[in-house]
Formats: sequence, structure tokens, C-alpha cells
Amino acid sequence: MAIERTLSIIKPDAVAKNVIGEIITRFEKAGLKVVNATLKQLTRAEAEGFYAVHKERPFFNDLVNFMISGPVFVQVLEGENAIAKNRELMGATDPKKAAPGTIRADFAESIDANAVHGSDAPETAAVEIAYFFGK
Ligand code: RTP
Ligand code: MG
Repeated sequence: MAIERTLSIIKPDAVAKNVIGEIITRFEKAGLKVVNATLKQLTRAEAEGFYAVHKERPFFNDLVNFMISGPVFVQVLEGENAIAKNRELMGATDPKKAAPGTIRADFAESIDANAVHGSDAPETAAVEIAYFFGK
């Protein structure tokens, strides 16, 4: 199994709830290592650029407004099968559908305020990591 890197974002709702540490602990216990991280307030332009693939979707504006509603914790996770492992730990996009024990089941309120982001494929992981941390 290959060692991968993936981009994880702890979204404004989870930062505001003071659960950055609890969420990182789940990654660490699953064998993922934090290899880069920053707490930052995204600008509108940064959030729009990050979610550019969703530009035409009806939820785009709400998503951008939510992502700039407070600071986010952006991190790079590294480990075996990191991309899929992170998505598994996160649970389904809609916390009502997320499996028990996943981050979204335990910390998220709604499909909009859903606690975390995780890259969905090797190509997007590379682009998203470069977006925040450069090469
Ligand atoms: P993410 O990109 O944040 O890791 O989440 P995801 O892959 O599970 O979901 P994605 O389809 O990429 O959507 C990105 C974010 O947009 C919000 N969303 N809202 N109201 C809606 O129908 C809707 N659909 C998606 C969610 O916050 C989702 O995480
Ligand atoms: Mg996504």
C-alpha cells in the first residue's frame, strides 16, 4: 500500500466548537501523521478558488460564505492509503447519513456545516495541497 498525502480542512463550525484536538486525535489514532498545518481565516477569493469545481452548483454561495465565517485549520495528512482513510474517518457528506463513530456523525450539524473537508482522489489531493502549501 502506498504512502499518500491528503489535504484535510477542519471547517469553521468545528474550529468554533473547540474540537480541533479531538479531530486530529482521530487521524493520529488511525495512523495518519500531520506533516504540515496552519490555522487561517480564508478570504472570499481563497474559498471560491478552492471550491472552483462547485462554482455552478446551487450551494456554492452558501458553501463559500460558510467557509469564510471563521478560521479554518488546514492540514496535510500523510500515511498508508491516506486519501481513502481520511474520507472513511470523515463519514458521509451529510452527517445524518454518516456512519456512527465518524467525525461528521459526531461533530457535524448539517450538510453545510459538516466539520471537515478531505481530498477525494490523488489528483485533487496534489492540487489542494499545493493550493495552500505550495510545492
Ligand atoms: P468536502 O469536499 O468538503 O470534503 O465534502 P464532500 O467531498 O463530501 O462533498 P462535495 O460534494 O465535494 O461538496 C463540498 C461541500 O459542499 C457542501 N455541500 N452542500 N447543500 C448541499 O446539497 C451540499 N452539497 C455539498 C458540503 O459542505 C460539502 O462538504
Ligand atoms: Mg469534495
